[in-house]
Amino acid sequence: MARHLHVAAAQLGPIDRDATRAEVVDRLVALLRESHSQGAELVVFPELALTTFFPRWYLPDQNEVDEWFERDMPGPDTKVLFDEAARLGVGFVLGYAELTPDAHHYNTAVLVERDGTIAHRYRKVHLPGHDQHEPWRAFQHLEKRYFEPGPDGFTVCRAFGGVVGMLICNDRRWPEAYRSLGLQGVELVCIGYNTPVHNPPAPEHDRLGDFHNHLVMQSGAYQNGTWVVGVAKAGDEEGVPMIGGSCIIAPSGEIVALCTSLGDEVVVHGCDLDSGKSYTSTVFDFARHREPGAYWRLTTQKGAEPPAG
Ligand code: CDT
Repeated sequence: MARHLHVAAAQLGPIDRDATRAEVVDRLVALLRESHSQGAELVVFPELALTTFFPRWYLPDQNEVDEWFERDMPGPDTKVLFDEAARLGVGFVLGYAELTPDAHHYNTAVLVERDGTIAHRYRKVHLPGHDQHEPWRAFQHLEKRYFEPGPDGFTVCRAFGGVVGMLICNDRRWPEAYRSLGLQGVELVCIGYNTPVHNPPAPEHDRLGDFHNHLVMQSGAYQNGTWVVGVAKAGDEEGVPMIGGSCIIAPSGEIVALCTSLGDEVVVHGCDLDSGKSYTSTVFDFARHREPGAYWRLTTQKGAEPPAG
């Protein structure tokens, strides 16, 4: 029997610094209802979807930093979203800043089943940016200061009739992340992102932001024979323009649904979870064609080591 899953990419426009969690959750609920009305069974929201992208500010007071984090999921403000999703029978992926009971700080996403239970949790592995205040930048990118790398690596779970994995923003630029999921038979990768148009250390890349966004996700999809759903928080957030381009990508690598605005917007596509087999049983039949013995550098070495010149 065909396994079709209707998935929504639920893009968010900018979130103001002083927006309350309740105000943001209202927007998420509106996107959830819109997705459901278009037939979605699983709704993917962006990275850090409950707040503005706070790593753009240097906050010397850790108490102030901690105000951006959730101690419970669902918590008092997010329970409404979980309840409404369960009422509609729709699942979702939600990115947020997680503060654990033992005081760890993670950039996290949860996969929530149709009944409102958390099926899977992923903690971002690749933290971009820097850990010290760098006043020369037009804005900060302090993920390395505010978060710890996720300790669990890249994991999948069985949910929504398939094998589902999650990545968060910068992870999508790393082929190792998709391959780790591909080696667990992933069929759908859900990715949220916040990507400024301007990259202070390399402004020459700014004109290529949208191209690189799609390039990495389309490659990840094709090379692992999996669906990829990439969802932005987009638009001018607190004076920092962020790329949009939220999309749904087939295992062929083709974009089959694409947001066209930089605001709150939903696109839905019916994904045939069996369609990846055409790739994973032929050109990317890993068991037949991979040569792990030749890949030893991938786990023994971190930086590039060119030969002596
Ligand atoms: N949120 C996140 O990971 N953003 C990065 C920005 C570029 S690196 C400073 C990204 O890879 O899109």
